[in-house]
Amino acid sequence: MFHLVKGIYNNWNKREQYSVLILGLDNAGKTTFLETLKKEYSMNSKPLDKITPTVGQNVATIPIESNRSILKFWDVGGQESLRSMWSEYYSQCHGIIFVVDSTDRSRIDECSETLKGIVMDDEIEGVPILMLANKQDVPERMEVQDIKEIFNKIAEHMSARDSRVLPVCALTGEGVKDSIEWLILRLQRNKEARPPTYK
Ligand SMILES: Nc1nc2c(ncn2[C@@H]2O[C@H](COP(=O)(O)OP(=O)(O)OP(=O)(O)O)[C@@H](O)[C@H]2O)c(=O)[nH]1
Ligand SMILES: [Mg+2]
Repeated sequence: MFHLVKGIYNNWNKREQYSVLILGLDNAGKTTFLETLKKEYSMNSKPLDKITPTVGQNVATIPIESNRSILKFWDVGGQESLRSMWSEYYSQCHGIIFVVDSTDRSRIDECSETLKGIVMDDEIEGVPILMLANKQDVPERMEVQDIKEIFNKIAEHMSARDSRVLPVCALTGEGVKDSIEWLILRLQRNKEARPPTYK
């Protein structure tokens, strides 16, 4: 009887874990976003002024109590020479966050070409994609509506899946938690196609 109850309890206590890949050009604010996210979910985080360009990966496992689930984030370097490694993560990921530097008009074409390269990859077919228009605190930023228009054109070519462009400021945390709430609902909605692991 004890073992039965313990088994039921253990099963009930297991949580869905989803892997989320954070991509985007170098300097977009991916690592800043991840560190702010850790802070927003009451985890130890690195001071934002100590973040240096990522060579390799940063990993963070964050329990999301409101959904009784766990998100495992993979933040990988965005420098051009490192982008060829991104595809190694595709088969394992349940969702993608693509961070855009809204202040960098000179690289918006490079940014959209890079996103196109990701969404065209068969290995991430059906995976929800959240685009974050970051650095909304900078007055000279591009308007979210303009960024939406650019990325919605790419989204039109994607097979049926969830995608969204949301404004955030990774430095102050504005919009960060809301963006994760959007994503986690889509990950759960997509779980028949990409089942989570259980922890
Ligand atoms: N003003 C402003 N600056 C930001 C924001 N988010 C990030 N930054 C700055 O952008 C720069 C790059 O941030 P990172 O988080 O290192 O960028 P990354 O995308 O991880 O870059 P790589 O690791 O090279 O791919 C840093 O100087 C950050 O302080 C933001 O919301 N507002
Ligand atoms: Mg980084």
